Amino acid sequence: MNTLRLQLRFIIPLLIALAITAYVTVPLVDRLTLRWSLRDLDTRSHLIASTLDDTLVDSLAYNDLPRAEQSFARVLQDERILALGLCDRNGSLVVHTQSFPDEVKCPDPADPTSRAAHLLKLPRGSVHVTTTAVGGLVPPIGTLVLVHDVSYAEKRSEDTRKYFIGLFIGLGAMIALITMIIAQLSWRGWVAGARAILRGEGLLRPIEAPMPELRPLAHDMRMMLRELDDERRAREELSDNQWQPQRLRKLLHEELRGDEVIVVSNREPYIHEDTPDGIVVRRPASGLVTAVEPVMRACSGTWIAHGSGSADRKVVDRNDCVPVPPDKPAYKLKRVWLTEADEAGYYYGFANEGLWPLCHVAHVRPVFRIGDWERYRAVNQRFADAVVAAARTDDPVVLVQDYHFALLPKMVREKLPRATIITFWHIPWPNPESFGICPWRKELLEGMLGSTILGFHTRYHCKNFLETVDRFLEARIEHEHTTVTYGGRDTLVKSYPISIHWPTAEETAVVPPIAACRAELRERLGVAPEHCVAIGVDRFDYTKGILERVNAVERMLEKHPSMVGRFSLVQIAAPTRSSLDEYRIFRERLQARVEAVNARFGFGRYLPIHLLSSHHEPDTLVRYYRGADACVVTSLHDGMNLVSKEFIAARDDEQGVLVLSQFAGAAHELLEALIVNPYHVEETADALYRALTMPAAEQGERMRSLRYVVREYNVYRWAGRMLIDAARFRRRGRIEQRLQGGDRQ
Ligand code: ADQ
Repeated sequence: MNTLRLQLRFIIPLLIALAITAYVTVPLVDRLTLRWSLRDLDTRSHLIASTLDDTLVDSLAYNDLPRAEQSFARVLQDERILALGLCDRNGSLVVHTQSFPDEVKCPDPADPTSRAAHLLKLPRGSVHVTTTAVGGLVPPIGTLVLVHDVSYAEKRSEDTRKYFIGLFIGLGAMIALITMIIAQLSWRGWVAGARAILRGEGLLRPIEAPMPELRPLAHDMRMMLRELDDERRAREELSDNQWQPQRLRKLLHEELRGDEVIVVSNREPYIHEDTPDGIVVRRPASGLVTAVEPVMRACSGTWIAHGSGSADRKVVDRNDCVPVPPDKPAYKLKRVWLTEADEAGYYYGFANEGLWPLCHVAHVRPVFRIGDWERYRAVNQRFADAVVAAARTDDPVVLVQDYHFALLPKMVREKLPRATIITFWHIPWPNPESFGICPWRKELLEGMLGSTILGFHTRYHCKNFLETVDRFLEARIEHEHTTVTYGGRDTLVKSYPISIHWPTAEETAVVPPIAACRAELRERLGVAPEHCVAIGVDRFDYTKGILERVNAVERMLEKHPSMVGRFSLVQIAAPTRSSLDEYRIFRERLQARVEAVNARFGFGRYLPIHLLSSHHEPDTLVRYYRGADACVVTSLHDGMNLVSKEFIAARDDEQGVLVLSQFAGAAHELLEALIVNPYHVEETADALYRALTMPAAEQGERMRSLRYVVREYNVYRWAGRMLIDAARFRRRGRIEQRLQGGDRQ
């Protein structure tokens, strides 16, 4: 009974609506059909008139009316033409066929409107009358009057009307039938189930006894609605430009639903060292650690790294883990132990004598030794095993850091096929020709393509990577979506420009004021308060362009002698990879160059260049950044370069100038810096001079804009973008899995 009522409630209004539509539409269609038919008749009349024109002109001119009569008889064979008549110039009918109706008159020569085509209702039916001037002269010498029988047009219109009415009735019947079928099914539970899903009830509590065949569908619909909701929220997250640790934490909870996060890197974020005063904890000078540490603080996962400190073994538990940061533990650091031989082959050998110069265009030849390669592979396997052992689930999110672990993604994938592996390559990726010199290029690429997402700092590095894959592997590359399909798996290759943690108001509040930092720095250098100071902060690496910087300082002093005695560069350089010849030689060369410039331009206590070859704590670096007039970054090639961003973040006075190499990834974002080619000593020297003499207003304008970019595009956004993409991949994977499961059922 309910079903019947439902049907009637739906069908009756529907039928009324259909009837109204038919009532309005049918006469409209009727009129249109008639109009088309009459237009058709007009065209035919003009055609006949032009065919008869010569004959009719002669008939009238020579008064040969029988000739006109004969032509009329021929034309009359067309059954749609009822009658023809010829009028002279005075409007008198001079010749006509027998059928010519009395009611049809010649047009009045004085009334042009009487020439118009028109319909005429006669007792035996309607006719259509057209008139055409004969001879094409003005005024015409005669008029041909054609009378068409329009009964056939009326018939056509009648037929159309019938068809339309039939169509509407048929449509009504069909809709009514479908409604009845659906209503019948609904009685058995179909619609009830579907409605519950659409209302979202199924998301909160189980649908009450749905049809068994509907259960998989209901589940998939529920999940898909949830996926859509997640996608929407993810988009909202991205469009919001306030990225803070708590937002990242929220994102991890909502998007990854508390999924497990494991970081793998060579360098550990905290190093425990033995000292005469006991064990101390040090933070390494590393861009990678600077960037990833805040992410781990936000998501409380496990960080797996090489335990390199002399006291590292003393502080770990029996699983080689130690909670960090030491003052406020937020996540677990799991240490992997390497022998000296491991370090020599994997770290110093293949990673730093092979891959580092291979990826940086700094004109240092890469060295490839088979022994190093084997060590590299073995250590990658050891770290991969550590990831698998640390994983509590079969689908953790694994963040693989840098060129030390190119093989690890594939190794983890083999053991944990459902893991989401995000590999971030912190250094540049060279073009295929440069990369092609590596004897194990194919293995490296295959290892990296074990990743779900492969991130680089810039689109240019991504493009180079895709071209390299294209050159050396049989892979399918979708350039539009920047994905590589290899061995049946997809890898998204995307740029995620890394950044830094933007200091909070509380952190800024405890930093000494700018004036104090300036005074402290000049006092330390033993120079006057108005002395100009530029700062350089790097690891002691040949890619950082420190030699080129020293050359530029020398050239600037040559070109601007007024700066001698009034300017100094403070170069802070943390020792790094000191056991490698290349680094040792570089350091010696640099020291010699600095001594030469100081000998040439220094006097008394004045030194143009202060080389501080030691590690400095982050707080100390901030005081240097705040005390300087300019920061000089002259990398010959750099993935991003975080020093440039740290300098900007430290300058809440909106003063200070950044001189930045065009070969650093940061140059793509920090457009208001003075961008230089460090190989061009004149250009770099000029930029340095310009930085030191730039008016405060221009400094303010540039610095405000730079600060906006670094604040908005901070490290949380970097991580957030990658994790959002990872979450999307995981959702897609789950849907695919469900659908495959559904197919099998
Ligand atoms: P790095 O080559 O290490 O990083 P960079 O990005 O400049 O280069 O980061 C260096 C970090 O070490 C900065 O945080 C800096 O403050 C710190 N640092 C440098 N010298 C120091 C010193 N003497 N004492 C203390 N700290 C010091 C790699 C890539 C970069 C990329 C980062 C992040 O080579 O291109 O930007 O990873 O992805």
